[in-house]
Amino acid sequence: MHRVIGERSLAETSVDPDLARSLLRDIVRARVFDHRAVALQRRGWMSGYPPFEGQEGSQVGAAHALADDDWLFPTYRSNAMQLARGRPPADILRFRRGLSGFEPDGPTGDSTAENRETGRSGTTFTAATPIATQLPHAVGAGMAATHLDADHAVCAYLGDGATSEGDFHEAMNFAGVFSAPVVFFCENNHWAISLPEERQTRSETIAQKASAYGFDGLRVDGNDPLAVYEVVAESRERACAGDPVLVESLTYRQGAHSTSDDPDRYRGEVDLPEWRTADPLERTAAYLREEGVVDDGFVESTRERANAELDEAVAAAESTPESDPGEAFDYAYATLPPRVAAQRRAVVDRERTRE
Ligand SMILES: Cc1ncc(C[n+]2csc(CCOP(=O)(O)OP(=O)(O)O)c2C)c(N)n1
Repeated sequence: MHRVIGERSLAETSVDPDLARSLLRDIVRARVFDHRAVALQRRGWMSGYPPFEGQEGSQVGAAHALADDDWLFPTYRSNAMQLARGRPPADILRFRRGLSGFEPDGPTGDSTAENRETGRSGTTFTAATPIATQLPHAVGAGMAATHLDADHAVCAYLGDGATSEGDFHEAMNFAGVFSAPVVFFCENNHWAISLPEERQTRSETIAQKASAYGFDGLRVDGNDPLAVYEVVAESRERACAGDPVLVESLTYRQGAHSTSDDPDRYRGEVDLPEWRTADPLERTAAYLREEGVVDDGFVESTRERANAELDEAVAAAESTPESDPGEAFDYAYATLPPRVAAQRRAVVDRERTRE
């Protein structure tokens, strides 16, 4: 188990003070985003939202370990990772509202201009909602990078539940056989909706599943962003050299699976070690204060700025016009097959009669 907090001083890590402050700043930004998004959903602003509270340290640590031209394949849960990679918060809010103002960064995507806070960029694909479907796509993108002699890595994000899907195993197998430059970043947050990890798999760890495909699996304390940064940074180097890696980041979903879930129905006392359920924001802030790289006011002033950033993002998402319902059909085919064309007409007509 890889760890920094409680074991090493900052000077003994590969994280310099500027990066350490960026990690904490992005954790705070993510927390503020998550709280605001839940509040917006509660007043009907969007139909549903999957909170990630408790997973910010893991996601932000991983995001910062990627190079600017690496590609990220996220899911509905990994918004902290997307924000830390430079996706503007307004884009994520539009996506949650089903608005087409959302601009996925294409292969040449660059959100730097809008990303005043971090100045980071990179290609970040649209978040996948079907479980594990992003994984074969990510491996395909990695194989394409090898084919094109591009030297970027691909990070495929997944949850523990995704490891039970066929897509996971197919993607892992292809990554191994084709030496694809892929880091599988699995956040084991203990739950797949109501199913705890011990009922997800009989394997002792998720990391060990990598050995069946001929590459390494590593475990990291996911509530320690510095440790996650180190493990993912090393893994991406290995991936670029033709050795994919599966990283299992052990963290904890503090809240509900989504705003339509009530975890009290299935979650009693959980018997997990304290580090596993620790709050990454408080833990990282305490460590960095002790190390003398942030002062007492750092979290509060970052929170204020993040709130202002979100006010702007909400206003931008609110001023985005409603999507054209027909657009949902527009980008998969050059020419719509007749059955799909009929479905498109039916949807557009139905929406028109609603107006
Ligand atoms: C293919 C597919 N099957 C089922 C679902 C319903 N579903 C949504 S989230 C979820 C649990 C996923 O758990 P995990 O992979 O651990 O990710 P987490 O939600 O914890 O981030 C399921 C089964 C889905 N979205 N897609």
